[in-house]
Amino acid sequence: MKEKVLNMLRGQQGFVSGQQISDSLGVSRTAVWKSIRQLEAEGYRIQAVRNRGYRLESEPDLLTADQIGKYMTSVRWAGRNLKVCESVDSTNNVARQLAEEGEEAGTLVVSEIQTAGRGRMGRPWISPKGSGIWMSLVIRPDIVAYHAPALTLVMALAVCRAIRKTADLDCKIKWPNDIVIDGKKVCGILTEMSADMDGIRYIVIGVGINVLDTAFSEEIQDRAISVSQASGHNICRAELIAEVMKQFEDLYEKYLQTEDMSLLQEEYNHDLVNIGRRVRVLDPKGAYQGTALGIDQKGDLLVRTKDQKMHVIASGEVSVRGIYGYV
Ligand code: BT5
Repeated sequence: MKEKVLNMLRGQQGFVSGQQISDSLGVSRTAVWKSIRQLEAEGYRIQAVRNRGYRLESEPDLLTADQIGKYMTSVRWAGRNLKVCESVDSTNNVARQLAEEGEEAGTLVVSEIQTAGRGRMGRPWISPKGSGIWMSLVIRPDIVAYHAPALTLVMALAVCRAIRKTADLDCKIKWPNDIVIDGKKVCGILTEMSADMDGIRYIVIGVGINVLDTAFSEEIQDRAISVSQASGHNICRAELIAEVMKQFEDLYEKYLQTEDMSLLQEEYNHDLVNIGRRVRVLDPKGAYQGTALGIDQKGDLLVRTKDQKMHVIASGEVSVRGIYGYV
């Protein structure tokens, strides 16, 4: 019933009267009114004017398979097998489970909320309901496991391109897995792999993007930002998801040609916020400072210390921070 009322509103440029709706659906005016109230509660904005009726002003930013599918038309495989959930502990966990059960490469798990979103090294990823994109993509590349960490960098480039395209924003990458806008984190990426003696079984690339948030919890408010905050207007999450998938397909194909960052190194270094900056390398064997020179073909970060020594830093082993703050 509610869907039928919604479809009538969608099919009308201007107002449609309550009487018209009740006549064509064969239900009472009260039933129409109830449906309108339900739609409003779901986030549809409906203008109601006496003697004219109802007009659909805007639709909520819903993450449904339908809504995402609308934007997926030029996506070939990444996200075509789409699983949209209301609530999960972590989309990476669900994606890993599905991969274990044999789901194909290109399976994408998306959830409105994560109750136990994870960052790297057991850190939490704050994933409130309705404001972000929390998603995980399953891939099954035929590459050696040693080359897999660079896939985080490939996804970082995809997110950067997609945010630029959909929100027209100048975002940068903080090596290896953060996307930043104005020095604040808008996206984090967590890549997890399952491999055995025969090679990689599957890889799950988890992506968290703050999209519609207007405020953040205390622990992260000084270092987090959302796409909408930065752009000054609301961004459609479904569109952004599809754009990330489309860009990833393109970049992943390039990555697979060489199984490293050779063809993407230039673009990555162009987008790298750390480049030419003083950074603090938080090596478990002892922290040190140096200048970040960019990534090499493998995707490792090159840092030169004062004594002109070059350090090659592999992602996952150490963290890199700006010397005055996060970036
Ligand atoms: C990351 O870890 O940045 C990887 C985050 C990956 C999240 C996605 S969401 C979908 C998928 N499912 C999951 O469970 N995870 C993935 P790391 O570099 O370790 O950064 C974690 C740090 O970022 C935390 O310690 C906080 O300081 C900060 N942080 C947490 N939530 C944040 C948020 N929503 N926005 C910005 N910063 C946040």
